[in-house]
Amino acid sequence: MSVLPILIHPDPRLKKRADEIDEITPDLRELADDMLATMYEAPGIGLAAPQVGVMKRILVMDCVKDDEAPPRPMVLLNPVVTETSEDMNTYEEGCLSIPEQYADVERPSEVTVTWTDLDGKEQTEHFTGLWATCVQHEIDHLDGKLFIDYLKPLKRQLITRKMQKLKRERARA
Ligand code: K2U
Ligand code: ZN
Repeated sequence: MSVLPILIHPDPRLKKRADEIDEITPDLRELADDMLATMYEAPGIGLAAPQVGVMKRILVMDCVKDDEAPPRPMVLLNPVVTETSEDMNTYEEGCLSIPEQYADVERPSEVTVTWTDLDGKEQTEHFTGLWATCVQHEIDHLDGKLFIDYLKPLKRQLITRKMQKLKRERARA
């Protein structure tokens, strides 16, 4: 298991649609393990493969926040949202590819998602609360969409300029 470097916005790979997964290989299982290790180390509650530069439709998440409760690492291959609630929820979102920037994003408060698990079995689950927000945030990553794309252009430009400055500083370090 290795912790992988997380791409920082702006990066063309974060704006592209990731490719469907058509075969579950040992390499894919290793990628899922590495993505979970990377997510926990960040720390985060979700991570999508394009964020580590891999253009495949795989995401991981574990939104269990109570340290007393057992973790619930999830690996979703080719996830598809099949139902969304009328009811909306606003959450102050962040993103591991846009560090230290937070903004309110409104999304459906409940979603049903179907995906393939690492055993090749089709799964369907109804997500609510933070899980619903997180899975929508991660599926957006697979479609090249970032939470800042929901913001007004000025706010988005402000954040993008801050990230360009951060990347220049990191390059000099
Ligand atoms: O995809 C990512 O960049 C990880 C995101 C996932 C996420 C963003 C907004 C709302 C829910 C999930 C986060 O950076 S993980 C960090 C985090 C931790 C606790 C609560 C919200 C975000
Ligand atoms: Zn993100």
